Amino acid sequence: MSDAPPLTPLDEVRETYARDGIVRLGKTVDDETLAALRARSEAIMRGEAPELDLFFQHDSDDGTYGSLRRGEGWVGPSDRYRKIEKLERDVLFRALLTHPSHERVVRAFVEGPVHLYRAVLFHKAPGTSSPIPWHQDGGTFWGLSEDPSVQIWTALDDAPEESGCVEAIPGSHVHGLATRLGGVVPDDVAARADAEARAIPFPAKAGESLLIHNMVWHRSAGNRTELPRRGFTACYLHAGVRCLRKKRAPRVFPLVFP
Ligand SMILES: O=C(O)CCC(=O)C(=O)O
Repeated sequence: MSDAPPLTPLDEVRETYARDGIVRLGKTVDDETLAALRARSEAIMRGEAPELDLFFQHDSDDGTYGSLRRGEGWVGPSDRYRKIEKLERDVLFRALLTHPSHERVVRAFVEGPVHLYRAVLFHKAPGTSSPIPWHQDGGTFWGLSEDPSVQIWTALDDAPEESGCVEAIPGSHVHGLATRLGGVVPDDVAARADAEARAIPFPAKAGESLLIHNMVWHRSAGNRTELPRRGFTACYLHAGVRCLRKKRAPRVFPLVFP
C-alpha cells in the first residue's frame, strides 16, 4: 500500500506500546489511497452514501465540545460533521481497516479471530471545530465485557499541532481507568494528574498511523488551519469480548480477521 520508509518493527511496537501506550507505526497508507479516502469522506458528508446508514455527529456551532448537539445524527449535507461512525460498511474504509499494514499490528496483540468495535472518522473542519477533551476509550460507557484489544488511528491529512493533532500522556494507560464510567476524564481528575503539563503532541503526516492504547489519556485541540484535519480510527476486539448493553439487543461485532 505504501512505498514509504519501512513500518516500525513489531518488537519496537510492542515495547513502546507497553511503556507509553502510544506508538508511531509509520506511513501505512499511500497517497493515492489517501486521496480516495478523503474524496469518499467528502462525498459521505454531502449525503451521497445513504445506503450505508452511517452514524453522524455534527460539530457544534461555537466550536466547543460542551455544546455538541448529541443525538441529532444526520442534519443534511455539511462539511462540518465532526464524527462519522460505522465506516466498516464502506468499501474504501473497510479496505483500510483490514489492510495487511493494520493486520500485522493487530495480530501482534490479538490471538485468534479479530472483531471490530468501531471504525470512526474524526473530522476537524477548518474554522470552527471543537476540541476533544482528555478521555479514555473504555469503561462501562463502552458496554463491553472486557477492554478492547488495540486501536489504530490514521491521519488522512497532514495533522500538525495547529490543526489539532492527537495529544497523549504517554504511560497513563498503566493506571487503568480514571473513572469506572470511562470516556471523558473529569476536569478535577485531569488537574490532579497535572495532565496539561504532561501532554505530548503527536503531529502526523497524511498516511501515518498511531497505535493508541484504549486506556492512554488522549485528546486533540480545535483546528486553527485553513485545511481539514481528518483522522480515521479502528478499534479491534478479540473474539471473547461481548456487548453488555441491555436496553437494546446486544451488538454483534463484525469479524475482520478470521
Ligand atoms: O482524531 C482525534 O482528534 C482524536 C481521536 C480520538 O480521540 C480517539 O480515537 O479516541
